[in-house]
Amino acid sequence: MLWILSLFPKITSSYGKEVDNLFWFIFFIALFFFLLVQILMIYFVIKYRNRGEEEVSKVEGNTFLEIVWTIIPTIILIVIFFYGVYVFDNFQRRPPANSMEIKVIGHQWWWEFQYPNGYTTRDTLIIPVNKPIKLIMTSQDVIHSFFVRHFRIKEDLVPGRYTWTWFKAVEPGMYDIQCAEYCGSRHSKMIGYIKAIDTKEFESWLASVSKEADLSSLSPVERGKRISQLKGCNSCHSVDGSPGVGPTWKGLYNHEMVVIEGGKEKKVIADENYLRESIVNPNAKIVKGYQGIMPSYQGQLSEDDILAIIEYIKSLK
Ligand code: HEC
Ligand SMILES: [Cu+2]
Repeated sequence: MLWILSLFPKITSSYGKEVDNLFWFIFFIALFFFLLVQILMIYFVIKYRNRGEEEVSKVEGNTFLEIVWTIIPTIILIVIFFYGVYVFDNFQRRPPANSMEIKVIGHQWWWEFQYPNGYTTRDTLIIPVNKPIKLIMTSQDVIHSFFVRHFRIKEDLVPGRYTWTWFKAVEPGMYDIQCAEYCGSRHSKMIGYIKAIDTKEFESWLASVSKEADLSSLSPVERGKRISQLKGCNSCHSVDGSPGVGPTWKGLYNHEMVVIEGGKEKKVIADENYLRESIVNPNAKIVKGYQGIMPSYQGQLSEDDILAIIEYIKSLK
């Protein structure tokens, strides 16, 4: 039974209490009527069971009762509706004007967070406590849902449009982000963290990473490494030889590959042209033994980025 408590961890956001109150209000009304109906049903089933008599008693409708059990639920539903609108409108949809905006992009199966200064993190959202945070969210592929139990927030990320939510963490700590919309085979692994830290600590962290956000100051290999992490290549490609959804990048450069092109097997050398084609048009040649599930990065990576990634792959001997 204790697992039930993990659904309601200690609230560490500013309006979580209002959300919980609304939840319990609806829950106890539902529980009351559930028990009422079930208990009466069991009672009547026993009381009016067939005792072997020939005659079946005839029951007429009761207009008064029917009016009562139509009006009472209607009133209760209207109350629930207005209470829901009140919490939604006064808390959930009211980000304070001084909110810090962070962009969230959902991917199969990870979270990307973009800070105002262009810095991007993967799976961990670092935020200052006691500062309202507004998340502007979208998805790269399928619908995901951003669910943080400790904050009592849940909002869908929908491809092709922006949705948003906001919260204010009131206690430092690490809080789980779970994807709450089934999004494919590794949906259950789509877990991220919100790390709420002290404002001072946050500011010095952001200042230190601001330098890193400036990719142009890095060497091509370093830049390729950063870009491949930012774009999520490493969720399918390892760099240490271990197997993954896609082939490892270790020792890939100039290696002889067996690929399937137009249904026929063929040998190719993984040179610069092959690597470039594999990135912009991954389905032209599929590596034998793998599925053609890599998305095309045409238009998402500049020629400069692609060169940097190729330099990075070349460095992985
Ligand atoms: C969803 C998983 C996935 C992601 C994300 C992904 N790839 Fe791939 N990649 C694959 C698979 C699977 C293959 C093998 C099938 C094929 O050739 O299309 C592959 C093949 C490749 C190849 C050819 C590899 C070889 O061994 O011949 C290159 C190069 C490559 N990917 C680069 C990238 C880069 C760069 C990115 C990020 C910008 C990336 N991939 C992101 C799944 C992925
Ligand atoms: Cu998801």
